[in-house]
Amino acid sequence: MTTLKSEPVLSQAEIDTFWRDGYLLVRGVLTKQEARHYASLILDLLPRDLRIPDHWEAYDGRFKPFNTPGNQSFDGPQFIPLYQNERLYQVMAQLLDYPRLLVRDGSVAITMRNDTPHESDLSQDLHIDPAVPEDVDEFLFTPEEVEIGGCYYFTDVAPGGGGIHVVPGGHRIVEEESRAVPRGRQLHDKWRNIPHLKSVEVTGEAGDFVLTHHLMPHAASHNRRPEARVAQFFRYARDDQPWDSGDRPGDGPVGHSYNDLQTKAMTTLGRRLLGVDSW
Ligand SMILES: O=C(O)CCC(=O)C(=O)O
Ligand SMILES: [Fe+2]
Repeated sequence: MTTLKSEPVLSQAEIDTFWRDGYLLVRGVLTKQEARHYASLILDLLPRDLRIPDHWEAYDGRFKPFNTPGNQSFDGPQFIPLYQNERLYQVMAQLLDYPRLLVRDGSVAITMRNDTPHESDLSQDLHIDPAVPEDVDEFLFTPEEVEIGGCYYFTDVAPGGGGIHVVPGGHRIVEEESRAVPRGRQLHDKWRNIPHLKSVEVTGEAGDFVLTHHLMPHAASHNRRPEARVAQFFRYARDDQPWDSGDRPGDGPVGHSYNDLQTKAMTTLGRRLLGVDSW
């Protein structure tokens, strides 16, 4: 049986940096070999004849495979180890200072080289994907509301290689702007388009995880390099998260139940993170 030990993975300086900047690159969460394994699993989703299924998204060289129509979560048994990765769990528990977490999302993205000239490096509007539903008018700004998400890089992401863009300190700007007016959740087209902030690309290596605060403005970028960027997204929330987050892109269906193959792949920690067992 797995013991749910809580070993500190991040230093106090890294914790402070995360809360100041709203993002942090955690190096080597996976080994190079593990990263290669997951990159292959995801690249193998691309059909050999490159006939991109109708229900996938494909913009600007960025492919978003869907597991089934309307469901972006790749949570088959081969992906379960990522949801329950102990190092990443410990990072999240340390940052949120709370051990009873739930994990969601599991959507993937493949960003291939795209030479089309664009004014912006971004292939998406800067946006947030917060825990707070779009029809809610006010963020709570309580510790219970905060989610931390981000993505694994399964490939090396050099400058211009399609790395995720973030706005250093942007989560604090979102909070300040939202607190300054009534209905702050509704600003900037529900924070789906935040054109006035300046972003930077997060580079990294295969096996790294880019952590992002749920109020961090972010966007996908064009890949100008030969190698594809392969990434998978996860979000961790406290088990007393006040919002039902079953309605956001990347979330599995509400009341999702796992089959035997999936539950067999789960550790004690995984069963709790995935909501099979309560904490
Ligand atoms: O692929 C990326 O770098 C970011 C994607 C993203 O933020 C999204 O699809 O919501
Ligand atoms: Fe996003």
